[in-house]
Amino acid sequence: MVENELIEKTLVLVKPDGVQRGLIGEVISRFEKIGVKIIGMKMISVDKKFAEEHYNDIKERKGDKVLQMLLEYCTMGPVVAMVLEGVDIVEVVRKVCGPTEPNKALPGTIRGDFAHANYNLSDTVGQAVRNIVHASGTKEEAEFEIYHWFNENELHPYTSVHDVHILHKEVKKE
Ligand code: IDP
Ligand code: MG
Repeated sequence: MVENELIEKTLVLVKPDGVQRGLIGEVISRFEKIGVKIIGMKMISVDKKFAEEHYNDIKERKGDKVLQMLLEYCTMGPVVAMVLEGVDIVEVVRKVCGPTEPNKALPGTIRGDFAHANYNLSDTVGQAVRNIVHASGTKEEAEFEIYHWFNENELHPYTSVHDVHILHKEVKKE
């Protein structure tokens, strides 16, 4: 039986470029393939106020110009938000997504497979770097972000085959 403390949750967004490029299924399938459990999912259009609350530390970390570009990016169309559950999931999901700047992301990662641009282009065109997905950066960020995007009643615990095959939970005998 796996102790509950080993299981974490994280927030993933398919950003507007990912939605508009038809990559929702591609993103979801990468997480399904590694045995991560999706416990919440919805399509949602947000305004700049909501997006700024989500990215509450970007101004401090990257400056006001990046914040403003990012708010434009996140509000240019709907996003697909999901909550994923698994072992060390925050770190694992970041690995699957790849680093922020697509030209640094290796093939095999979502950002490496579906984007290639860099901050330099971003500065030149005045647009936040398009990198398809958002994923919480730390456990603390995840705790805040999950409840910024979802109500408790939108999260759905259930037993998946991964509970048995990956998390070694006991199979109940009839
Ligand atoms: P993350 O998405 O990998 O966690 P953050 O540093 O949290 O990266 O930045 C949030 C988002 O802001 C990035 O995913 C990217 O879209 C955009 N961004 C971050 N830094 C820059 C930059 O220097 N130029 C353009 N866009 C940026
Ligand atoms: Mg971040």
